[in-house]
Parts: sequence; structure tokens; C-alpha cells
Amino acid sequence: MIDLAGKTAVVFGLANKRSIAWGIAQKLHAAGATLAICYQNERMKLEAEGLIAELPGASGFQCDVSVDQEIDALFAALKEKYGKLDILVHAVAFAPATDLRGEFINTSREGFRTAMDVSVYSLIAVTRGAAPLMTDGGSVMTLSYYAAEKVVPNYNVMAVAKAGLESSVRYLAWNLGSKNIRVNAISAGPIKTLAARGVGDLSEMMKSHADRAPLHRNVDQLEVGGAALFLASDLSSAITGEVMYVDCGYNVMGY
Ligand code: 0WE
Repeated sequence: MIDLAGKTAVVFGLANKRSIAWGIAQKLHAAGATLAICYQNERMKLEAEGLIAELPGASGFQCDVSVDQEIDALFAALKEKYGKLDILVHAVAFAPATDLRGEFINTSREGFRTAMDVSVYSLIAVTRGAAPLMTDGGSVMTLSYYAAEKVVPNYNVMAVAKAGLESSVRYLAWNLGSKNIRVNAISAGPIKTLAARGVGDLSEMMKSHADRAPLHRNVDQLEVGGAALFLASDLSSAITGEVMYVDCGYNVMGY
């Protein structure tokens, strides 16, 4: 079993029990990590704190990753409480709903800016906050999706953001390698989360994903959590800058 006793992890992106962040938090907690779990705002607080209370020793923090002062305040609080960080999980994305349907050519400047800011720049910003606390090295991970490299109708501006996110993973890996901080992405198959709920034909997409994938099923949040646990642990000590697929093999198919 992987043992993360004595390791501290900060997790961004908890909204509810369907969040990928929650699947990852549960797995890291079961391995013995101390958890700091972040939710976006007051609106998310009640539900998030209810979940966090299920994990003994875990603490909740409010942090909107699109606001620099909130990131600064969060890492000051984490430094005060834990002294050191080992693991960072970034499970945050957002694009305006109007830009996730219809014609890509009509992507708005504001939608593009928002998608890049919330879904890509935030990884750079939180990694910058965490790096000085990762004094024994560390593992940073984010969540991506196959549409970063092949067209998935309607994913639109989020696909451009995920491509930028995967590139940011490589540049952060290169930047932080000398500090023994590894940076990777998990490219998860489609999962019914709050973020995916607004997607019109998601059920149909998931069915076709299950049909075509070598394992003939969909992935769940805890399976993404299992891969995150591996990336958080020393078992992955030579893996950085990588995009790891947790998609039941969907991405290997050509037809
Ligand atoms: O990354 C995602 C979800 C990203 C997402 C979803 C929303 C919906 C509600 C980001 N921002 C928003 N903003 C909203 O207002 N996925 C991988 C799930 C997903 O989203 C899709 C998909 C899939 C799969 C959007 C269109 C087509 C397929």
C-alpha cells in the first residue's frame, strides 16, 4: 500500500461529492496524507465543509484561484498551519456556458479570457504559491481531457484551455525539476460532475465512450483518485511533465 503519512496535500476544486477533487481527496486521505481542501466561495462552503468533515484531520479553506490576493492569503495560512507542503492537486476549470456550445468561431473574447484565466493561469499561480513550501520536493497535478488534442464537438474554448494547460504542465515540470517538484496532468475520461452536468449530450457521449474504450466502461472519480495517489507518491519519482490517461483506454483507439 502507498503510505503518505507525514505528507501534506492541498487540493483545489471541491464543489460536491461528485467532484473529481473529492475522489482524489478520499484516496490521498486513505493513504494517510494530511489534507487542506479548497472550495471557491461562500456558496460552495456548506456542502464542501460537510464533506471535509468526513475526513478526520482534513481542513477546509476558501480560495478563488482567479484572485491573486486569495491565493497569497491561502498559502500564508498553509505555511502557518503546516510549515511544509508535498502535494498539490489542481482540479479546477471554467468557461462560460455560452462558449461551450454552438460554433467555435463565435468564441467570445471574454469567454476565451475567462477559460484561460480560471483553467490554465490558475495552475501557474497556485504552483508558484506552493513551490516555496515544497522544501522536500513535491508533486503537482492537474486534470485534463482528451479534447486538448483531438476535437470533441462543443468542448470548444475549453479544449484550447486544456491544450494550454498540458503545455503549462511541461513548462512547469522543466522550471521546477531542479527543486525535485514534479508536475503532471491526469487526462480523465468523461465523468458526470457538476461541471459536466451543463453539457447537453453528456450521457450519449459517455455511452459512446464506454462502447469504444478497450475496457468498455466509463471511469469514476475514485479511479482518477487512484492515479492521483500514484502521482503523489514516490512510486512516480521519475515521472514529470507527463499527461497520464485514466480513460479506460479510449485514447489509444484509431477506430
Ligand atoms: O472539463 C470538463 C468540464 C468543463 C466545464 C464545464 C462547464 C459547464 C458549465 C467548464 N466550464 C463549464 N461552465 C459551465 O457554465 N469536462 C471534461 C466535461 C465536459 O464538458 C464538456 C464536454 C465534456 C466531456 C463540454 C462540451 C462537450 C463535452
